[in-house]
Amino acid sequence: MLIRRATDLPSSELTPEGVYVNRRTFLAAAGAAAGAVGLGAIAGGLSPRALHAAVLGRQDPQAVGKPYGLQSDDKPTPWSDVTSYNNFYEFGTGKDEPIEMAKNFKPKPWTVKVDGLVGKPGDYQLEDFLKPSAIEDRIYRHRCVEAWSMVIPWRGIPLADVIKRAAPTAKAKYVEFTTLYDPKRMPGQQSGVLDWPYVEGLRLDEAMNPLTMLATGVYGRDLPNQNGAPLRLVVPWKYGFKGIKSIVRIRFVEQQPRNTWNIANPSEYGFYSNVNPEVDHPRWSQATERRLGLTGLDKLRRRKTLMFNGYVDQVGSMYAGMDLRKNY
Ligand SMILES: Nc1nc2c(c(=O)[nH]1)N[C@H]1C(S)=C(S)[C@@H](COP(=O)(O)O)O[C@H]1N2
Ligand SMILES: [Mo]
Repeated sequence: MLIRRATDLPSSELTPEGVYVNRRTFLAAAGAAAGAVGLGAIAGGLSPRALHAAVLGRQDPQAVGKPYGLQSDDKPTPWSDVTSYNNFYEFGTGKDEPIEMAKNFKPKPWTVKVDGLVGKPGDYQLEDFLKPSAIEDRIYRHRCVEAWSMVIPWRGIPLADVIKRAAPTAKAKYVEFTTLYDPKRMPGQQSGVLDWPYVEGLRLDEAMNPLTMLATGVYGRDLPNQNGAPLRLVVPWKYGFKGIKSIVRIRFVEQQPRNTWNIANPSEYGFYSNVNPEVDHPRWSQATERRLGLTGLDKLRRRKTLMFNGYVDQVGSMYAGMDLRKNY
Protein backbone atom coordinates (compact mmCIF):
# COMPACT_ATOMS: atom_id res chain seq x y z
CA MET A 1 0.00 0.00 0.00
CA LEU A 2 1.20 3.44 -0.88
CA ILE A 3 1.36 5.47 2.31
CA ARG A 4 1.63 9.19 1.97
CA ARG A 5 1.32 11.72 4.75
CA ALA A 6 -1.78 13.71 4.14
CA THR A 7 -3.41 16.62 5.82
CA ASP A 8 -6.99 16.27 6.94
CA LEU A 9 -9.30 15.44 4.13
CA PRO A 10 -11.16 18.52 2.93
CA SER A 11 -14.91 18.00 2.59
CA SER A 12 -14.34 14.31 3.15
CA GLU A 13 -18.02 13.64 3.38
CA LEU A 14 -18.55 14.79 -0.19
CA THR A 15 -16.16 12.28 -1.71
CA PRO A 16 -17.57 8.79 -1.95
CA GLU A 17 -15.08 5.92 -1.78
CA GLY A 18 -13.21 7.11 -4.85
CA VAL A 19 -15.90 7.80 -7.41
CA TYR A 20 -17.94 10.95 -7.82
CA VAL A 21 -20.42 13.25 -6.19
CA ASN A 22 -24.04 13.71 -7.02
CA ARG A 23 -25.82 16.41 -5.12
CA ARG A 24 -28.59 16.97 -7.63
CA THR A 25 -31.13 14.74 -5.96
CA PHE A 26 -30.53 16.36 -2.59
CA LEU A 27 -30.75 19.87 -3.93
CA ALA A 28 -33.91 19.06 -5.86
CA ALA A 29 -35.48 17.57 -2.72
CA ALA A 30 -34.35 20.54 -0.65
CA GLY A 31 -35.94 22.89 -3.14
CA ALA A 32 -39.20 20.95 -3.03
CA ALA A 33 -39.15 20.87 0.77
CA ALA A 34 -38.53 24.58 0.99
CA GLY A 35 -41.39 25.22 -1.37
CA ALA A 36 -43.68 23.05 0.69
CA VAL A 37 -42.85 24.77 3.96
CA GLY A 38 -42.38 28.25 2.55
CA LEU A 39 -38.70 28.65 3.28
CA GLY A 40 -37.93 30.00 -0.17
CA ALA A 41 -34.40 30.60 -1.30
CA ILE A 42 -32.52 29.33 1.75
CA ALA A 43 -33.35 25.76 0.72
CA GLY A 44 -29.76 24.86 -0.16
CA GLY A 45 -28.78 25.59 3.44
CA LEU A 46 -31.24 23.18 5.04
CA SER A 47 -29.47 20.52 7.04
CA PRO A 48 -30.45 16.92 6.27
CA ARG A 49 -32.11 16.87 9.68
CA ALA A 50 -34.22 19.95 9.04
CA LEU A 51 -35.05 18.66 5.58
CA HIS A 52 -36.09 15.32 6.99
CA ALA A 53 -38.30 16.95 9.60
CA ALA A 54 -39.80 19.32 7.02
CA VAL A 55 -40.57 16.62 4.47
CA LEU A 56 -41.49 13.72 6.70
CA GLY A 57 -42.59 15.46 9.86
CA ARG A 58 -40.67 12.93 11.90
CA GLN A 59 -39.24 13.51 15.32
CA ASP A 60 -36.02 11.77 16.28
CA PRO A 61 -36.90 8.71 18.37
CA GLN A 62 -35.10 8.02 21.65
CA ALA A 63 -31.92 5.99 21.39
CA VAL A 64 -32.26 2.59 23.04
CA GLY A 65 -29.53 0.16 24.01
CA LYS A 66 -26.50 -0.64 26.06
CA PRO A 67 -23.48 1.59 25.28
CA TYR A 68 -20.40 -0.23 23.99
CA GLY A 69 -17.03 1.52 24.06
CA LEU A 70 -18.49 5.02 24.14
CA GLN A 71 -16.46 8.00 25.38
CA SER A 72 -18.00 10.56 27.72
CA ASP A 73 -18.78 12.92 24.84
CA ASP A 74 -20.20 10.27 22.51
CA LYS A 75 -23.92 10.91 22.12
CA PRO A 76 -26.12 8.94 19.75
CA THR A 77 -26.18 10.62 16.34
CA PRO A 78 -29.71 11.87 15.63
CA TRP A 79 -31.96 9.41 13.80
CA SER A 80 -32.45 11.91 11.02
CA ASP A 81 -28.70 11.98 10.27
CA VAL A 82 -28.30 8.21 10.66
CA THR A 83 -31.06 7.65 8.11
CA SER A 84 -30.35 10.44 5.61
CA TYR A 85 -26.57 10.27 5.14
CA ASN A 86 -25.85 6.80 3.80
CA ASN A 87 -23.54 4.96 1.46
CA PHE A 88 -25.47 2.34 -0.47
CA TYR A 89 -24.35 2.31 -4.10
CA GLU A 90 -27.21 0.00 -5.09
CA PHE A 91 -29.31 3.13 -4.61
CA GLY A 92 -26.97 5.81 -5.95
CA THR A 93 -23.45 7.02 -5.27
CA GLY A 94 -24.44 10.21 -3.44
CA LYS A 95 -24.89 9.92 0.31
CA ASP A 96 -28.19 11.77 0.02
CA GLU A 97 -29.55 9.41 -2.65
CA PRO A 98 -30.35 6.15 -0.81
CA ILE A 99 -33.06 7.71 1.37
CA GLU A 100 -34.88 8.75 -1.79
CA MET A 101 -34.00 5.95 -4.23
CA ALA A 102 -34.61 3.09 -1.76
CA LYS A 103 -37.94 4.29 -0.48
CA ASN A 104 -40.00 1.80 -2.53
CA PHE A 105 -37.70 -1.17 -1.96
CA LYS A 106 -39.58 -4.12 -0.37
CA PRO A 107 -37.35 -6.01 2.08
CA LYS A 108 -40.05 -8.63 2.76
CA PRO A 109 -40.28 -11.54 2.23
CA TRP A 110 -36.53 -12.15 2.58
CA THR A 111 -34.53 -15.36 2.36
CA VAL A 112 -31.02 -15.89 3.74
CA LYS A 113 -28.87 -18.72 2.42
CA VAL A 114 -26.29 -20.28 4.75
CA ASP A 115 -23.88 -22.54 2.88
CA GLY A 116 -20.28 -23.56 2.22
CA LEU A 117 -18.19 -25.42 4.79
CA VAL A 118 -20.93 -26.01 7.36
CA GLY A 119 -22.68 -28.98 8.89
CA LYS A 120 -26.07 -27.30 8.67
CA PRO A 121 -26.56 -25.38 5.44
CA GLY A 122 -30.01 -24.03 4.65
CA ASP A 123 -32.27 -21.42 3.14
CA TYR A 124 -34.21 -19.55 5.80
CA GLN A 125 -37.01 -17.08 5.86
CA LEU A 126 -35.59 -14.09 7.74
CA GLU A 127 -38.00 -14.58 10.66
CA ASP A 128 -36.85 -18.19 11.15
CA PHE A 129 -33.23 -17.24 10.65
CA LEU A 130 -33.47 -14.74 13.53
CA LYS A 131 -35.95 -16.38 15.83
CA PRO A 132 -33.75 -18.59 18.00
CA SER A 133 -31.70 -15.55 19.07
CA ALA A 134 -32.53 -12.82 21.56
CA ILE A 135 -32.71 -9.46 19.82
CA GLU A 136 -30.39 -6.91 21.45
CA ASP A 137 -30.02 -3.13 21.34
CA ARG A 138 -26.44 -1.88 21.43
CA ILE A 139 -25.00 1.58 20.91
CA TYR A 140 -21.72 1.49 18.95
CA ARG A 141 -19.30 3.98 17.52
CA HIS A 142 -19.31 3.93 13.70
CA ARG A 143 -16.29 5.18 11.72
CA CYS A 144 -16.24 5.48 7.96
CA VAL A 145 -13.02 5.26 5.95
CA GLU A 146 -13.80 8.73 4.62
CA ALA A 147 -13.14 10.09 8.12
CA TRP A 148 -16.64 10.84 9.32
CA SER A 149 -18.21 9.10 12.28
CA MET A 150 -21.48 8.55 14.05
CA VAL A 151 -22.76 6.85 17.21
CA ILE A 152 -25.50 4.40 16.26
CA PRO A 153 -28.04 2.52 18.37
CA TRP A 154 -28.25 -0.78 16.51
CA ARG A 155 -30.74 -3.58 17.01
CA GLY A 156 -29.81 -7.12 16.04
CA ILE A 157 -28.31 -10.47 17.00
CA PRO A 158 -24.72 -11.58 17.57
CA LEU A 159 -23.32 -13.10 14.37
CA ALA A 160 -21.73 -15.76 16.61
CA ASP A 161 -25.23 -17.18 17.25
CA VAL A 162 -25.77 -17.77 13.55
CA ILE A 163 -22.32 -19.30 13.15
CA LYS A 164 -22.82 -21.72 16.02
CA ARG A 165 -26.13 -22.85 14.54
CA ALA A 166 -24.52 -23.36 11.11
CA ALA A 167 -21.82 -25.58 12.65
CA PRO A 168 -18.81 -24.69 10.46
CA THR A 169 -16.43 -27.55 9.68
CA ALA A 170 -12.76 -27.48 10.73
CA LYS A 171 -11.83 -26.28 7.21
CA ALA A 172 -13.87 -23.07 7.45
CA LYS A 173 -11.53 -20.11 8.03
CA TYR A 174 -13.53 -17.16 6.69
CA VAL A 175 -17.12 -16.00 6.29
CA GLU A 176 -18.30 -14.36 3.08
CA PHE A 177 -21.41 -12.15 2.87
CA THR A 178 -23.33 -11.24 -0.28
CA THR A 179 -25.88 -8.49 -0.92
CA LEU A 180 -29.03 -9.11 -2.96
CA TYR A 181 -28.45 -8.88 -6.72
CA ASP A 182 -31.61 -7.56 -8.35
CA PRO A 183 -31.02 -4.61 -10.71
CA LYS A 184 -34.76 -3.99 -11.05
CA ARG A 185 -35.15 -3.43 -7.32
CA MET A 186 -31.68 -1.96 -6.83
CA PRO A 187 -31.28 0.44 -9.75
CA GLY A 188 -27.67 1.33 -8.93
CA GLN A 189 -26.79 -2.20 -10.05
CA GLN A 190 -27.69 -1.17 -13.60
CA SER A 191 -24.48 0.88 -13.62
CA GLY A 192 -20.96 -0.51 -13.61
CA VAL A 193 -19.77 1.68 -10.76
CA LEU A 194 -18.99 -1.42 -8.62
CA ASP A 195 -18.74 -5.15 -9.28
CA TRP A 196 -22.17 -6.52 -8.31
CA PRO A 197 -23.31 -8.03 -6.09
CA TYR A 198 -21.54 -6.28 -3.20
CA VAL A 199 -19.51 -8.82 -1.21
CA GLU A 200 -17.63 -8.67 2.08
CA GLY A 201 -15.78 -11.05 4.36
CA LEU A 202 -14.45 -11.62 7.84
CA ARG A 203 -11.97 -14.04 9.30
CA LEU A 204 -13.85 -16.64 11.35
CA ASP A 205 -12.55 -15.32 14.68
CA GLU A 206 -13.60 -11.77 13.73
CA ALA A 207 -17.03 -13.08 12.77
CA MET A 208 -17.28 -14.92 16.11
CA ASN A 209 -16.21 -11.89 18.17
CA PRO A 210 -19.02 -10.94 20.58
CA LEU A 211 -19.10 -7.37 19.19
CA THR A 212 -19.97 -8.49 15.65
CA MET A 213 -23.67 -8.15 14.92
CA LEU A 214 -26.18 -8.85 12.23
CA ALA A 215 -28.42 -5.81 12.52
CA THR A 216 -32.13 -5.69 11.80
CA GLY A 217 -32.77 -2.21 13.15
CA VAL A 218 -31.64 1.19 14.37
CA TYR A 219 -33.17 3.23 17.19
CA GLY A 220 -35.31 0.26 18.21
CA ARG A 221 -37.08 0.26 14.83
CA ASP A 222 -36.68 -1.97 11.79
CA LEU A 223 -33.83 -0.88 9.53
CA PRO A 224 -34.87 1.79 7.07
CA ASN A 225 -34.16 0.59 3.53
CA GLN A 226 -31.27 3.02 3.11
CA ASN A 227 -29.55 1.56 6.18
CA GLY A 228 -29.51 -1.95 4.74
CA ALA A 229 -32.93 -3.51 5.33
CA PRO A 230 -33.71 -6.10 6.34
CA LEU A 231 -30.33 -7.47 7.49
CA ARG A 232 -26.84 -5.95 7.52
CA LEU A 233 -23.47 -6.53 9.11
CA VAL A 234 -22.09 -4.33 11.92
CA VAL A 235 -18.38 -4.60 12.82
CA PRO A 236 -17.70 -1.53 14.98
CA TRP A 237 -13.87 -1.67 15.01
CA LYS A 238 -13.70 -1.67 11.19
CA TYR A 239 -14.37 1.02 8.61
CA GLY A 240 -17.99 1.39 7.57
CA PHE A 241 -17.66 -0.33 4.20
CA LYS A 242 -17.26 -3.71 5.94
CA GLY A 243 -20.90 -3.28 7.06
CA ILE A 244 -22.48 -4.95 4.03
CA LYS A 245 -26.19 -4.26 3.61
CA SER A 246 -29.26 -6.28 2.54
CA ILE A 247 -27.52 -9.63 3.00
CA VAL A 248 -28.92 -12.71 1.22
CA ARG A 249 -26.07 -15.16 1.65
CA ILE A 250 -23.60 -16.16 4.36
CA ARG A 251 -21.00 -18.63 3.09
CA PHE A 252 -18.21 -20.36 5.01
CA VAL A 253 -14.96 -20.74 3.06
CA GLU A 254 -11.33 -21.77 3.40
CA GLN A 255 -9.67 -18.93 1.45
CA GLN A 256 -9.89 -15.21 2.24
CA PRO A 257 -12.98 -13.95 0.39
CA ARG A 258 -12.85 -11.00 -1.97
CA ASN A 259 -14.45 -7.77 -0.83
CA THR A 260 -16.02 -5.15 -3.06
CA TRP A 261 -13.96 -2.08 -2.20
CA ASN A 262 -10.74 -4.06 -2.42
CA ILE A 263 -11.79 -5.27 -5.87
CA ALA A 264 -12.64 -1.70 -6.90
CA ASN A 265 -9.44 -0.12 -5.61
CA PRO A 266 -6.92 -2.50 -4.01
CA SER A 267 -4.29 0.16 -3.33
CA GLU A 268 -6.76 2.08 -1.14
CA TYR A 269 -8.96 -0.56 0.53
CA GLY A 270 -7.80 -3.83 2.03
CA PHE A 271 -9.49 -6.87 3.49
CA TYR A 272 -9.01 -6.11 7.19
CA SER A 273 -10.01 -2.43 7.14
CA ASN A 274 -9.52 -2.03 10.86
CA VAL A 275 -9.89 1.53 12.10
CA ASN A 276 -6.30 2.68 12.66
CA PRO A 277 -5.31 6.32 13.22
CA GLU A 278 -1.67 5.45 12.49
CA VAL A 279 -2.16 4.14 8.96
CA ASP A 280 -3.31 6.83 6.57
CA HIS A 281 -5.44 6.28 3.54
CA PRO A 282 -3.21 7.05 0.49
CA ARG A 283 -5.21 10.24 -0.13
CA TRP A 284 -5.97 11.45 3.40
CA SER A 285 -5.15 11.12 7.08
CA GLN A 286 -7.01 8.71 9.32
CA ALA A 287 -5.79 10.39 12.52
CA THR A 288 -8.95 12.42 13.10
CA GLU A 289 -12.61 12.27 12.20
CA ARG A 290 -15.62 14.54 11.86
CA ARG A 291 -18.65 13.53 13.92
CA LEU A 292 -21.94 13.92 12.08
CA GLY A 293 -25.14 15.34 13.54
CA LEU A 294 -23.58 17.96 15.81
CA THR A 295 -24.37 21.65 15.88
CA GLY A 296 -22.55 24.90 16.61
CA LEU A 297 -18.88 24.73 17.59
CA ASP A 298 -19.05 20.97 18.21
CA LYS A 299 -19.69 20.54 14.52
CA LEU A 300 -16.34 22.11 13.65
CA ARG A 301 -14.24 20.14 16.11
CA ARG A 302 -12.40 17.17 14.66
CA ARG A 303 -11.87 14.38 17.13
CA LYS A 304 -8.98 11.99 17.44
CA THR A 305 -9.68 8.61 15.92
CA LEU A 306 -9.08 5.76 18.36
CA MET A 307 -7.22 2.53 17.60
CA PHE A 308 -9.74 -0.10 16.52
CA ASN A 309 -12.31 2.67 16.89
CA GLY A 310 -12.06 2.42 20.68
CA TYR A 311 -12.52 -1.36 20.89
CA VAL A 312 -8.87 -2.39 21.55
CA ASP A 313 -9.73 -4.35 24.69
CA GLN A 314 -12.32 -6.45 22.88
CA VAL A 315 -10.52 -7.06 19.58
CA GLY A 316 -6.82 -6.13 19.83
CA SER A 317 -5.60 -9.64 20.62
CA MET A 318 -6.95 -10.96 17.30
CA TYR A 319 -4.29 -8.93 15.47
CA ALA A 320 -1.31 -9.52 17.78
CA GLY A 321 1.85 -9.90 15.70
CA MET A 322 0.22 -8.78 12.45
CA ASP A 323 1.72 -5.96 10.43
CA LEU A 324 -1.24 -3.59 10.24
CA ARG A 325 0.37 -1.52 7.48
CA LYS A 326 0.57 -4.55 5.27
CA ASN A 327 -2.76 -5.93 6.38
CA TYR A 328 -4.66 -2.68 5.99
N1 LIG B 1 -24.51 -3.54 -0.20
C1 LIG B 1 -23.83 -2.45 0.18
N2 LIG B 1 -23.42 -2.36 1.46
C2 LIG B 1 -22.74 -1.26 1.86
C3 LIG B 1 -22.43 -0.22 0.96
C4 LIG B 1 -22.89 -0.34 -0.37
O1 LIG B 1 -22.68 0.54 -1.23
N3 LIG B 1 -23.60 -1.46 -0.71
N4 LIG B 1 -21.71 0.87 1.41
C5 LIG B 1 -20.83 0.66 2.57
C6 LIG B 1 -20.23 1.88 3.08
S1 LIG B 1 -19.02 2.57 2.13
C7 LIG B 1 -20.55 2.40 4.31
S2 LIG B 1 -19.71 3.72 4.96
C8 LIG B 1 -21.67 1.84 5.09
C9 LIG B 1 -22.62 2.96 5.43
O2 LIG B 1 -23.62 2.45 6.24
P1 LIG B 1 -24.73 3.38 6.89
O3 LIG B 1 -25.51 3.93 5.77
O4 LIG B 1 -25.56 2.49 7.73
O5 LIG B 1 -23.99 4.40 7.67
O6 LIG B 1 -22.38 0.82 4.39
C10 LIG B 1 -21.55 -0.08 3.70
N5 LIG B 1 -22.33 -1.18 3.18
MO1 LIG C 1 -17.96 4.19 3.57
